[in-house]
Amino acid sequence: MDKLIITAALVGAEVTREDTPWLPVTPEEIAEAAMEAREAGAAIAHIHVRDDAGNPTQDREVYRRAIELIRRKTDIIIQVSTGGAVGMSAEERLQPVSLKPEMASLTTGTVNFGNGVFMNPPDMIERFAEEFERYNVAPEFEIFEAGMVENALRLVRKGYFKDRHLHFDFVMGVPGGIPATADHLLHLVRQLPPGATWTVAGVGRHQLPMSALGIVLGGHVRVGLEDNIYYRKGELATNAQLVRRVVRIAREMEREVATPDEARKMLGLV
Ligand code: KMH
Ligand code: ZN
Repeated sequence: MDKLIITAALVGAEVTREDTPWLPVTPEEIAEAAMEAREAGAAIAHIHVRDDAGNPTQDREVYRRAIELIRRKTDIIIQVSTGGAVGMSAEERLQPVSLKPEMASLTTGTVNFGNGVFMNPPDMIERFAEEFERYNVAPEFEIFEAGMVENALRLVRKGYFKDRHLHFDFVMGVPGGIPATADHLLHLVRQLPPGATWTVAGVGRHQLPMSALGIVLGGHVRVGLEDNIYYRKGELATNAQLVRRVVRIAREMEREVATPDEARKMLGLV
């Protein structure tokens, strides 16, 4: 099997400092968390940013600062979010793409998201794809529902991301989205074209079992406080602790862990 690419989803848009004191919020804290995640074994940092009050923002300048600080500290692959938070406009969400990060997330469909709706209608998805191509940013297709895989492949058939390696992230267990079960994961994997790679991100208590499945099935794994704040029931975790646990499980399963540079090659970023 290929080496395991671990993504650390460090902050997200929904978790607050009230939920966990370990959430990195400022660009400085996010950069520190990225460095710790890299040292723990992560190859990719999936980042969102927050404003001074700790609320989610897609402000280009806040991203610029976070990216600059991360790059000063570590060689981890930086993947910015274009999902932002429920209710943000497309233009708001697209801001960090013009900073030309190596990767950015791209959700290819609309889905209920807790009590809200994460809007990604077809014209918006295409607008995002155009912007990614304009700035030469590699997409990670964020799949919250089964139909989103086909929506991503439709983009490719239309001519977007023509010479790109295709990488998908299955975010499973969001209330309103695809359930985090082995059966649903296998269904998603079976829809991928030859050569595509995938990561699985289980939400909440699903993070650990879905990580184990990702490791044994030859996929890749995303963990981090964006998706889950607990190490086990009632015990809060840091991002680095969650990454270290995946590394330990992978080693026990005789799956080696990819460095950022190895992941760059596997994902066609170099
Ligand atoms: N915060 C969610 C509404 C992404 O980063 O691309 C969307 C999200 C996906 O987190
Ligand atoms: Zn995200």
